[in-house]
Amino acid sequence: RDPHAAPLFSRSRTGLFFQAQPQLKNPFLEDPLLGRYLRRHQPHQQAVFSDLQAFGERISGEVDAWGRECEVNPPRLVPFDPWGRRVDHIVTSPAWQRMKELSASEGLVAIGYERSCGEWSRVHQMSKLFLYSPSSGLFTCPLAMTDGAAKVIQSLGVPPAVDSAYRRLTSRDPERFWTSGQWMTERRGGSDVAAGTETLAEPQPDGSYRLHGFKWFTSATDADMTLTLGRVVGRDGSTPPGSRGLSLFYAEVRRDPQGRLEGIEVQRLKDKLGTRQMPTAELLLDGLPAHRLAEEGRGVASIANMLTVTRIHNSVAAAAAMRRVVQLARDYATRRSAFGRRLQDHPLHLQTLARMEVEARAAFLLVMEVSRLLGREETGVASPLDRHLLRLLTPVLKLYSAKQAVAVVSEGLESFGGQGYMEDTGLPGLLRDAQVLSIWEGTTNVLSLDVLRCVARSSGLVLQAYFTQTQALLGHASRLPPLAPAVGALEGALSALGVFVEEAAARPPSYLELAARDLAYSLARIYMGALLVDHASWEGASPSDTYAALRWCEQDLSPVGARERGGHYDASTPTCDAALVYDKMD
Ligand code: UCC
Ligand code: FAD
Repeated sequence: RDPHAAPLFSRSRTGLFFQAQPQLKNPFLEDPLLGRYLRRHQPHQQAVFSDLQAFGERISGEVDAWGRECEVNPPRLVPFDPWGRRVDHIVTSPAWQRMKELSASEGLVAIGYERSCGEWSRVHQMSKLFLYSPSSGLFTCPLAMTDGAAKVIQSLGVPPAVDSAYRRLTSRDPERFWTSGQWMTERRGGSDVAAGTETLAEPQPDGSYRLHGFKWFTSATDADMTLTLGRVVGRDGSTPPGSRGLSLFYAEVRRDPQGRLEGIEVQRLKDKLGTRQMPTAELLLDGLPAHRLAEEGRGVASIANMLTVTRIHNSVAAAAAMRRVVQLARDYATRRSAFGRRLQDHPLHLQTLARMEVEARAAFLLVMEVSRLLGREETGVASPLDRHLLRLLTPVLKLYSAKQAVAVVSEGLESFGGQGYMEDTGLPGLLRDAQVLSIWEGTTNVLSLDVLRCVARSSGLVLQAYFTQTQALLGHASRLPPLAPAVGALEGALSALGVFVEEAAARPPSYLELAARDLAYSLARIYMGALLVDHASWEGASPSDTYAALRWCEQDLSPVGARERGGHYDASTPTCDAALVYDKMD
């Protein structure tokens, strides 16, 4: 250094080195597994590829920045106008509004209903949402509920009262497009909807209803309409109790041209860990005009179609968060150096990224599998096996992918070192937003119990379908030597699972209830493994597909078998657990 040169550090100079920022490139072109999956399965390849490539370009070029703007310019509530009148105006950012227009024009809901790719339309739609989700500023949340509402309305035969709403929900015209809310949770409980719902529906002379109640969580409350649950008040003023007392209602949230609320008071906006880009409100329903959509007392069963769709969207968001953090982390590893080498040249760092990649691939393949099954069901080509699999795999996928997303995104943040913890990089938001995925739309335990529900209600047929399909997926791969260790591990786990299921059938319900989470995890890990192996056995697969399958199958694929041997589900377990959790000072 020239001793007369300006000092390297001074008041005006902070040094010459600055860290390179990870670059978001076209997320479609950056995802070879998505490309290979579509090449293998999607018959309308050309149209879908060009749509995804163009959309990917928009995402990295402009949409990602809007998503960031939604985060830094979050919604706010203006309860009163300057003259003191109650207005409850939820102000959202211009970027959030742009997301709505984009969603319409890109057909992010419409694709699922136009069905121009036939039974593969859902795969097309979910692939698109998969690219969009981490850049969407959480707009995928209202889209999930919008899709779910359209699905419910369609499954009820599109009643005339909601024909126009249905066309808006599925429209590509930004001027006409509507979003929907899903108001199920009240203060007494969000999992136990039957015990939690206090909302009363008062019949009106014209056959409509007025709703009175308090909705404790309502997300994307700037929606145009909503589906919700309530109890119809009888002539004598009584209301039917329990789940069978719940009915499904449709309500328009903003009925006048100025978008003002009628019969709704916004109590406050929630102060949330993540999902801050979108408003989540507490609402007092004070005579909200509504239409009953389905038979009285069939509320939960009727809204179940919405749950299926939103749970699939949730899983798309989970898989997409993993994919995005891996894309950014691997890019960063090419730019950042430590100990004289780029991060990508440190084998231990690369191993960390590779483990994240395996999780992301497994989740992606199960998301696509469930989307495929949904598409088959909706186009009338699903076999009974497909329908059973769709019912079983939807909660399995949702609960498992949400947990994976939190773990992978957390690991991903660490791969940026301290920068991963800095709010203004946009990275921490990925983790904060992932954390909700296991809570809303059914927590991990509640969905594990949903797995038991569907096994019981189908008299075990859903499990039979599961075993049949898993074995079929392994069939071709079992002849390929490089995949032998993975196939062997999966066959072993499947047989342990089979033994568990057989023996559990003879045990009291409390046994299965304690095993529910481990059972769901076993179902997820084995099926994801089978999908990885099946994908790797395709002639167009890459060596990395085989490697991913082998790595995945090294873990404990069937926790239910190992825990059972330890007696974790015995009648004495809850007492021991209670003593452990509520241990006291001597
Ligand atoms: O959280 C929410 C929105 C957040 C924003 C959305 C973002 C989405 C992704 C965004 C990505 C960025 S909305 C709130 C969501 N709430 C839940 O998910 C509730 C969780 N709790 C459950 O799922 C419970 O298991 C309940 C509420 C379903 C339990 O209700 P019941 O009434 O006690 O259950 P029953 O009696 O067993 O079931 C009643 C009927 C039965 O049908 P029938 O009468 O014909 O036998 C069940 O088979 O409902 C049927 N059923 C189902 N059918 C229940 N669950 C299902 C299901 N999953 N699929 C099909
Ligand atoms: P609880 O039901 O009280 O659960 C507490 C804990 O108990 C959980 O860990 C759960 O797993 C466990 N648990 C409960 N029952 C059992 C059981 N039988 N066995 C074992 N464990 C059990 N709801 C809407 O309706 N619309 C929305 O738009 C909406 N948006 C949301 C947005 C955000 C950001 C969040 C965080 C929530 C939102 N929710 C919404 C609410 C959400 O769906 C509920 O919070 C969720 O379903 C859980 O219900 P809860 O909060 O009452 O928890």
